Amino acid sequence: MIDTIKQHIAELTDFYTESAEELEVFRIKYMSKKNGIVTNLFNEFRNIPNDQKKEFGQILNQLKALVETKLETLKTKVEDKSAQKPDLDLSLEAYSRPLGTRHPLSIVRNQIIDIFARIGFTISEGPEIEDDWHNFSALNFPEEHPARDMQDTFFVSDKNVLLRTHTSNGQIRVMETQKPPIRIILPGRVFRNEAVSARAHCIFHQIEGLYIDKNVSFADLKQTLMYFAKEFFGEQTKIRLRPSFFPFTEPSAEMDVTCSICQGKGCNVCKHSGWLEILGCGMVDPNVLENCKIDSKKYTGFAFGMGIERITMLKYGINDLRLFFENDLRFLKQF
Ligand code: 2NL
Repeated sequence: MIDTIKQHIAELTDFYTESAEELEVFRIKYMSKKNGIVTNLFNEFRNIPNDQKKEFGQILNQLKALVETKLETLKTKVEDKSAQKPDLDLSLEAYSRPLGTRHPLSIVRNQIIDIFARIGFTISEGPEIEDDWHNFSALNFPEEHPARDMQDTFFVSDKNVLLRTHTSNGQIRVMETQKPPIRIILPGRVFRNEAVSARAHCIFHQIEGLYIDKNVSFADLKQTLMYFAKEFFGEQTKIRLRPSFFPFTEPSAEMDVTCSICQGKGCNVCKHSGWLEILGCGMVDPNVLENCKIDSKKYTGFAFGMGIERITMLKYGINDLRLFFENDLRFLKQF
């Protein structure tokens, strides 16, 4: 019996682990109250002949002490190991990630949307690939209108599948599917087959508005656009409307605002006129309403459209349209 204990002591001396699981197995093997080696040996004590009790007791206590010191020292090893294991210091200051910025066109688009959202306009969107009806015919473009020409329009497969040349296609789709009152703002990307220069690009962005209800008048159009101009360019901004022509509106107008750079005194941006042209607008042509099965005797409406690039250039004093599409970080980081 004493030899068995000595054997355990010999085995134990070399035991080493840093694993919490292994240490627990070790603890149970020796110290378990039910069937641990040390526990069992202590239970044996009363069966030991009296003359051997002293030696047995001493050596058994030695085994127990050894098991206990092993448990104690290896427990600190296990704890050290698990403290090291995730190789990170949670008190370190985090690396700062370079944050991206919004594209200037997105900033301005969102501002315009916010301004109209405050007076009850909701956002709609239409497809970039469109058919002739939604891009031209429904909008009252005559069959031979030059805008339908190969030189302006990107055709996808045949003459009936094309890249939209304005966002009005989306407005037609809304009028075809929703009943008045309609009050929407429609941002999007449009495409025209033009040579790229500082002033023109084959891809650009528009935002259009449409309001259709009973008794909508030109005065409503004017007040709505005046509200927009003052919100966007500042309270002191004045507007003026000049007669114009679009196939889809009658009457049509173009709107100027007092130059936000020189406050109307005259500068390079406004070419010393004091005015900046910012959008086209008009009363929706009754033909367009009828094309969308809206009764033009019952309902009237106004619409307007603006180029987001143009407004962004005016707002930030950007003089080359190509900067918007090059994604040069030195440009984009300024916004
Ligand atoms: C411009 C002028 C304009 C519209 C867009 C519109 C849409 C429908 C019916 C009537 Cl469905 N009008 N849109 C009206 C007037 C002008 O845009 O110069 N845009 C950059």
